[in-house]
Amino acid sequence: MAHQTPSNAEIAALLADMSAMMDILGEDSFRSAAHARASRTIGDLADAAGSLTRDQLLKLDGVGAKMADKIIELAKTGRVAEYDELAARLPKGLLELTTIPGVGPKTVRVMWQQGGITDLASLKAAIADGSILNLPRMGEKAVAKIRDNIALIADANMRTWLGKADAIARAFVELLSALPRVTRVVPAGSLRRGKETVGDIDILVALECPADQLAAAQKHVAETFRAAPGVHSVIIAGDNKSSVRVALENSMGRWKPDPDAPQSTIQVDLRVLPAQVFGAALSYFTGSKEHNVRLRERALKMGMTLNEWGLFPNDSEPTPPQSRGIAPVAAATEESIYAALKLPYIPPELREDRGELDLTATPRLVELADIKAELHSHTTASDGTMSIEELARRAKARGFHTIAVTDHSRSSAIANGLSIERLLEHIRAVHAARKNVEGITILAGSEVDILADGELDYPDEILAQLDVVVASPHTALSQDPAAATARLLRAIEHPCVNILGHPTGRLINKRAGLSPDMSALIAAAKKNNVALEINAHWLRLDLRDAHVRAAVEARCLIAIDCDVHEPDDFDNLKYGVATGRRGWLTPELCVNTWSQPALASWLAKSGRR
Ligand code: DGT
Ligand code: CA
Ligand code: CA
Ligand code: ZN
Repeated sequence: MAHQTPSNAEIAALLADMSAMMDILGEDSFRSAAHARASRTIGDLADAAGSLTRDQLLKLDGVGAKMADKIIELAKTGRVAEYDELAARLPKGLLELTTIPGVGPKTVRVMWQQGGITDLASLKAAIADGSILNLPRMGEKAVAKIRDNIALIADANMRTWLGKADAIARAFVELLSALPRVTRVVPAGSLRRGKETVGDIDILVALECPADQLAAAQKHVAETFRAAPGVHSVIIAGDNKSSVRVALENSMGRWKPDPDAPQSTIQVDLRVLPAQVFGAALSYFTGSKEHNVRLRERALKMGMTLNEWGLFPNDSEPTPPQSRGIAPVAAATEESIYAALKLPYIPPELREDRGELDLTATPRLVELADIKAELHSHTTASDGTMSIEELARRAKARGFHTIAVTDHSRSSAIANGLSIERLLEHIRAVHAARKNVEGITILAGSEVDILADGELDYPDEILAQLDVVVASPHTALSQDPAAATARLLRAIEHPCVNILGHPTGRLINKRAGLSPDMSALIAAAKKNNVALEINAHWLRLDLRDAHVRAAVEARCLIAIDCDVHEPDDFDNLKYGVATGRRGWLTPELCVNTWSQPALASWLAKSGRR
């Protein structure tokens, strides 16, 4: 079977698992300890252990002949026979229990041998019926702790909303930026790529200091990181590499607690590096893995080798060049690495191996500063918290030339949607507000419900009186794809509609939403001069990145809107922009970047004028 050279982390994990299985089985503790020691050595190694020769492996601390052979066996075959033999002697779900913080292999052995517990489900059952209390050293307090910590292994499989992860990362950036010798703190990984959900947060710190002070500076950064407010548990405690889990709620207080949140902690990985290799590390840890693979292939073709320490001239030595004092071709900045690979600088949001290496120039993607209009917002007339004038003042303070007031339509009873009479009154109030807030164009609009059959929630003659119409689905969101397509097409084809709001109605991690034929919607939107919305709220990000890419390829218009309900909602704009960038969106296709006259003339083009 084809396999890749195992990473140090994979080798270390396998050896650690072997050690744990031996302890659960009650094997010789010296053998178990030897595997644990070798696991730590490999985990901390800068060189790739999977590429070392037997002689090189034997020089490593704690790696004897048998251990070296297992590593070579793994590198060659992708398996270790002894691992499989150990695993065959244990119930399948038992090893997972050692990943519960505070539950070690010896505890698992007791649970299994004396309590008949074989997996997470039977552990939970034993806690629920109290039978676990009969086991040695299992008091009420210890059991309560295990019960709390079980939630953490579920967390490890969860992906966190971009907005929440970003808030945590920003708090770490603020904390670590203030430390001595620190020149840069950058959240890398999927967060830097603006992905809609984040598995864990990867924070890179650059230090600029004399070599003899580096170790002390690294230690200080790592210790500050591990002692940060909100840190729930420490997973790895090294000076250049640490990992912690951070509580999602109530830590550093940057977001509102969400009682429905299915997750309570997120992992944060820290790496502290000298500034001269920061670009290489940033490139590596920004990923994606797939993009990195392409970059390394390209480097090899050009006679170079690329790793997290730099881009180096290639040679046939098995050990990595940085460990032999070889000077890199490029390492300090990402720009220098892309330039040396004869590539344009590739923005992080594009680094997904979706054709970005074929670019001949850096594309001019939409940027936060390009956005000059908010076309989807709510006031106290429906479910917002601001008056028309406050909304307009805040939009103006953001540098916008246009704000569209689009309260909910009559069917949205829970959102206090406006009856026809209230809407007509509201249009007058919006237009009257123009006199009180100057320097911004205030448009009277509606976020009109698209009913299940595609009909809009107000009659045409009412819609015709509005300056802007955002049509959105809010109900019947589990419709089958054909019905959803017909429904949304009907809305797009309506002459009064300017923008299709959050087209699928999905809520990330909560609700799948509609799955219409996106190509059909994009084609219809293009034909009818309708913009598809990227709703910038991190719970929605709807359209999603892949659909934006398809829309951009078809040259369909896109609106990036915050769906503002309260003042802070404007801050979500960056997530909408990131989603646009992940879809390769350029400013000319994004209506919010247009000048006021251009935007006004596009809105006026629709059939109701
Ligand atoms: P996530 O955390 O699941 O949302 O996604 P990422 O992309 O942040 O992944 P993560 O945190 O596992 O690793 C951060 C970056 O480090 C990843 O994007 C690329 C790089 N990286 C990690 N492991 C590997 C690997 O085994 N091979 C390569 N080529 N790159 C890796
Ligand atoms: Ca990550
Ligand atoms: Ca990570
Ligand atoms: Zn809305």
